Amino acid sequence: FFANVELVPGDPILGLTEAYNADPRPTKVNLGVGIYYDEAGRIPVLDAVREVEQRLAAEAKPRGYLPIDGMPDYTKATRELLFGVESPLLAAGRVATTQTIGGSGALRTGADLLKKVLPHATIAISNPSWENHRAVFGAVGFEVVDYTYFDATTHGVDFAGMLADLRKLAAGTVVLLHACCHNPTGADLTVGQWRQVIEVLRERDLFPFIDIAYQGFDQGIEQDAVAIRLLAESGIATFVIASSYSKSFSLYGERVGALTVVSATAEESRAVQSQIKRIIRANYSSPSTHGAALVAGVLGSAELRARWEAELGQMRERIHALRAGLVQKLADAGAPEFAFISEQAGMFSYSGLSRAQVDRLRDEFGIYAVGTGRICVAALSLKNLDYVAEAVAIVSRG
Ligand code: PLP
Ligand code: TYF
Repeated sequence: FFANVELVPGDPILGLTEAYNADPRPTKVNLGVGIYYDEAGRIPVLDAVREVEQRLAAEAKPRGYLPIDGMPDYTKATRELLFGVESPLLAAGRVATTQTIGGSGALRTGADLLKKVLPHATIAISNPSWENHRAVFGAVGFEVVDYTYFDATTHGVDFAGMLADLRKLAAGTVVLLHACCHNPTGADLTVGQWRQVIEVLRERDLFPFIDIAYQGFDQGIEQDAVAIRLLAESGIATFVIASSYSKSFSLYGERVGALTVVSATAEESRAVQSQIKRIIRANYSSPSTHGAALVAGVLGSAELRARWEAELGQMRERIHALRAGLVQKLADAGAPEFAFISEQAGMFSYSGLSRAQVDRLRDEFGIYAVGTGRICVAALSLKNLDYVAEAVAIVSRG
């Protein structure tokens, strides 16, 4: 039966880690995958999370099934983190949140929902975007198109190009937007630009789908949610959010995400939620308990929440320091043209390195970056900064 099954290529980003692991050079550096590492090169276990984990272990509660749409404390805390506790949309019962298998599961469940509601819609994603966006929406059967986003000459957003492309989309097109810390470029919209984008979405009757996988990694929890806050007050009645705690709680493997849907009325919201539950029932029945219990435990305690915010703040500040440090060391090594790295936000930077230069970094220095030139700044450390800067300066000269 399987004789004609084709072998498909693996994920290029996750494949880099395999190549990195197999590399015997002690100086090797993995700037490929989007994971935050601490100064010791480890994925941190946050204190606030450890505290809840110890409590849970001591309690040793029975492991029943969660409701299909997840743990109520988790979904409530998630809504509040995205919209702010005081949001009138929450009070109006127009916001339904579902626990999902990571942010990826939220994207997929959201895509399945939209396929049911808007079966003939096209989805527009930024050029470039996280490759899984195309994969997920394509798998559900949507036609996926690009809108202009990155300007390789300024290393920032081509905002005029973006607005022009959004204006060309047919009414009812789903527009996927990265709320902050754009993956893969690190180029984000300003608050003023968000206002203009939202105005175009409203005018043209486009359907916003927000992906927020890095809340708190650029400016702060509230600031990084500005796109959601502005949408909430824009008068646009319906939109969707896929969110993830993988990075902000350093809980990658626990698969903690959420799908949040805003509907025009509370009644509509209940109908939408019933559809989401049906989608999940036919996929994996119900989500898992542990990661959600950790997040809900932290967010449900004023003391632990404060500790988490402080720890998230330290991760964010460390990324800022690494960006500044890399820019400085590159300038010292004779490559001042990389100053833009300090302007970019979040874990990633589109470095502008070509595929050939990325190949040289790997072959000659054991430094692994994505072929598009994306580097994960959060995988640098004060220990490898000099080495990486020297190597990047060398390959960018050649
Ligand atoms: N969306 C973006 C833009 C991402 O970079 C990621 C990366 O991990 C995700 C969604 C998915 O996150 P998760 O690991 O929680 O599935
Ligand atoms: O872009 C990244 O590196 C992260 C992690 O199939 C990731 O978002 C990468 C590829 C993938 C799943 C997660």
